[in-house]
Amino acid sequence: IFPGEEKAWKDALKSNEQQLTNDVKDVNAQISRHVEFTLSRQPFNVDELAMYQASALSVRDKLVHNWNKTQTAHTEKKVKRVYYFSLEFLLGRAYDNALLNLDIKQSYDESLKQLGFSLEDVLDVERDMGLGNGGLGRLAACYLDSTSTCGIPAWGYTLRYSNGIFKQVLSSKGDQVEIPDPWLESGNPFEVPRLDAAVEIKLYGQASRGENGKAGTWTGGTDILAVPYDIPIPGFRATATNTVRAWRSRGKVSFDLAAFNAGAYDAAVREAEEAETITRVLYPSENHEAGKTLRLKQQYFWTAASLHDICRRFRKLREPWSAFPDYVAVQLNDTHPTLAIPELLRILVDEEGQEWDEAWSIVRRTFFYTCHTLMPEALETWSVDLVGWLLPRHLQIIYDINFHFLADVERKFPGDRARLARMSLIEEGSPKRVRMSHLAVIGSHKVNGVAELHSELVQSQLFPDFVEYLGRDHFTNVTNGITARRWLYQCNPALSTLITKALGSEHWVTHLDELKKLQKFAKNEAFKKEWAAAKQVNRNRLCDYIESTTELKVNRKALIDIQVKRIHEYKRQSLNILGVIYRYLQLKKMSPEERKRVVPRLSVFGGKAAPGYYMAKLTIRLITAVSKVLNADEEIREFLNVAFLADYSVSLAEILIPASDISEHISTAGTEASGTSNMKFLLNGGLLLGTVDGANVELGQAAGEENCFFFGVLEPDVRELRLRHQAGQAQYPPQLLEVVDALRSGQFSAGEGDLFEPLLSTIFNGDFYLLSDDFLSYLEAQKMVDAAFVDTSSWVEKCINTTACMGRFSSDRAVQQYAEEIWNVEPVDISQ
Ligand code: C3B
Repeated sequence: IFPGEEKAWKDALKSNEQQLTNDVKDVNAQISRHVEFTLSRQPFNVDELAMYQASALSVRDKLVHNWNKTQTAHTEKKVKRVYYFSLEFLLGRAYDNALLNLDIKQSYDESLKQLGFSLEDVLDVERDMGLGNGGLGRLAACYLDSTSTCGIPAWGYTLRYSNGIFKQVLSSKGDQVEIPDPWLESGNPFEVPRLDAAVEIKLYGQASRGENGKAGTWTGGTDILAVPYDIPIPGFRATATNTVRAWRSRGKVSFDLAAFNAGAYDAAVREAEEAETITRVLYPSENHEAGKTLRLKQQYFWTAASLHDICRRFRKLREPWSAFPDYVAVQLNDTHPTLAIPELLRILVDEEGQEWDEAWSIVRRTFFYTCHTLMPEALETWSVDLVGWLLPRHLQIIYDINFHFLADVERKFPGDRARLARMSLIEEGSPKRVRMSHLAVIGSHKVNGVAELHSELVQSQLFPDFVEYLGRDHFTNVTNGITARRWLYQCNPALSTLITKALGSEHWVTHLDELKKLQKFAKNEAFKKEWAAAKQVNRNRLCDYIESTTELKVNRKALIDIQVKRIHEYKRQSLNILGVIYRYLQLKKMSPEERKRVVPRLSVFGGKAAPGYYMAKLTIRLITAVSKVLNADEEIREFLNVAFLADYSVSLAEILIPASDISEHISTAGTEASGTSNMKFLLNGGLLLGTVDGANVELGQAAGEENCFFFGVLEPDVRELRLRHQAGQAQYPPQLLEVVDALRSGQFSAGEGDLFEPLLSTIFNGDFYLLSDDFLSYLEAQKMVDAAFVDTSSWVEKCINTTACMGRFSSDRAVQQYAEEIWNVEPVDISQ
């Protein structure tokens, strides 16, 4: 396998390996080599950015070394791999994570000191890889981390957006303003461009069907280049290093010389520009489909490039196509990559000469689909005309799949026309639309929801016909999980040091069930003291952050109540802020003496609103308006203050999550598929204030209901309550009306009484998210929180017992469950 002299290669590689040691002196040399040769700089000319780049590149070298070992082992052992197709990977920062996983943080800390820098400051130079909106994208990042740590051969496939999720700033009035995030401006030391592995992707053109299910054709159209950029994902203290491969779009002919010579400069660059536009920006909406042509182009470009890659890897094995599912499992993260289904069918039938039935069987053994929502506005459909224009051959294939599928449904349920219409891949109407979720369900081997309650509702509400047709076994549950590496070990050194000391080793970081052993310390006064001290360290860090980034003055003893997530009506940030206003109005009525007996509170909010989502943006305005009034009220602000922290991101979450006493997960029952920040907060010893929704249910079962604060209507009652609102029979509690009156008086909008009217009117017109029904029980739950917080000793006990029960919510458990029950992929030992 070596070109030239084997010994020459081996000696050279050995010497490279020897240069990767982690003694401080060697690290100094590794960094300075990158300063001198990669950056082409001299020591006097090294600023923090340059030091970040040089030192990060030296870390990348170590990752690449492990990476090559991993890929070689996978190839030699001909393993089955899982390919995680996700339009979003919200990786956050990579540097600190790599230092910790490789166990080299101390060497780097010391080395940077010797070279004249502080590691902490250098780490802070890194920009977040913000290639995602929220839960779905962060879940993908946690899962890749766990595949590496657990040794499961995996690739993440995504797009390399040159603009990630927008940066959020607040206007002087307190409105969200969106600023682009050109995160690649100063390069990304953690990616490796693979220009040699670029592939061509076709759009538009003409298609023809083959006869009797034989090969069809697709010709003409435009070809675009997909260039892969690879990001190594290290396992924790493991050699295994998996890959996130992110595609960038490029024009095939970057410059049309003929057009240029003819003086048509614009035309010459237009085609290249158009091609590059595909990966220029991430769509900034979560749980809502924009339905834009560019989005469909993104989806096809990405899935086609990824499958091209996977098929190329498979062909090298020289196995028959029927063996494809023995080597390849593709997990579809939501419906976004569903076009992979007709694309693989096209490759098999049109390019590889497989018979239709055989090809369809291969497809159905290859794909698996995770559903992440229940909301109709998040279930994708694409107009038939658009699909036909952009992907003419795929539309034919989708129609052919539908033809066979409906014929089979008809055989099982003869004469049931309504059923055929409900189940069809094509929604009738004008325009006709392709239902991507139906295609994903029938083109996959298994469909899973992301929490127990959600998976039940996926079966009973979203796909009941498909459960009858395909059988219950086609559907399953894998409750989401989070990586304890980032979400405790890295973001909360104070608490993880304490846990390691108590448990005697760091074994818990990869075996999270071990946290159970913390229970025996829950009544140990000395341990509780240390636990509370760790929390105070984190609260102080957050308070410092708030005071340095806002005008607020905060009370460091206050109970910290946090709600951070995308701003969405169903997540009900509005319920939270109306509750804050109610608390404020009560405090105003109290005497100074009475106030002193109240538990002081700091309510923290963070989250982005989709730029076109009016109601979400108005909610941000309301929160910032309340914050201003409270902060200006000198007699109240030490008892109650509100902070809206701009630009919520993975890195900001790492500061917020360890600091909470309470976090709020208060979606209307049956609307939040799972939630994952709920798991992160509880893992860090914060308590849950939540509705009986998503993964809250299982968190409550694990932590014990006595350690959580639940409230609100239950899912089975939601329908009835909505009907009652529609019939005008709803009751509005006086406490809610008191808040509404205050808002209408202009008390929180400088006299502009109708500023928040659109928000209030949703409550009085149908109240789809049942704020009025849950308001009183929400206030009650908050009262219980206050009462419990006063008893510090029993509060800390609750926190310890909660953290102790979080083992089940590890993403290691989740990916192992996927590997065993869904993908049929085995872990591989890469210890050499
Ligand atoms: C989210 C859901 O809203 C969360 O409840 C869930 O925890 C995560 O996915 C992960 O499963 N989600 C999202 O972020 N974007 C979507 N388009 C759909 C769901």
